Amino acid sequence: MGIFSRIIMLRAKFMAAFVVSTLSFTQAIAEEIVISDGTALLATKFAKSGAVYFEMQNLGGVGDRLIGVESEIAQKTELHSHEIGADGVARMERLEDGISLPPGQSRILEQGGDHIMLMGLTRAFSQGDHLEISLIFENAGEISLALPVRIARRTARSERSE
Ligand SMILES: [Cu+2]
Repeated sequence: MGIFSRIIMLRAKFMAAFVVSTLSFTQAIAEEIVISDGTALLATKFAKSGAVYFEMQNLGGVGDRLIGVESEIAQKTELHSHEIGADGVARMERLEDGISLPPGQSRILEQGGDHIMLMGLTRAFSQGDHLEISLIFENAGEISLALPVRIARRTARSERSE
């Protein structure tokens, strides 16, 4: 075996070990972040954007931060706040620094408050479908969820067919 292929093999072994240890590290820590009451709200079945709400709890002793969201069914995702301006008009603003989750605390993402915005949805959804997203935490890493979809405005026809 030439020296070149030996180096390649060593590199492959090193990468495998790295992947395994990263996974177990992530899982151990992710157990301390608990996500509950998750839902994805769409205005209609064919809405091009939607909002995701849930409660997140940090049962661990180390602070964490939700820094991003990944989803294969949206072209873009953002973390948003919802503020009423001095002019009385509601505005959504991008939370550039994510949403912090101190140890022992919980945060609720809800309508009229912080939420995840899904933009450019690539398919239609029906009430009760599941929408898959992955939350990316600074320490806990990736937490994947399948959230039940709620359609805000349903027609009489779509009610009957569901
Ligand atoms: Cu928004």
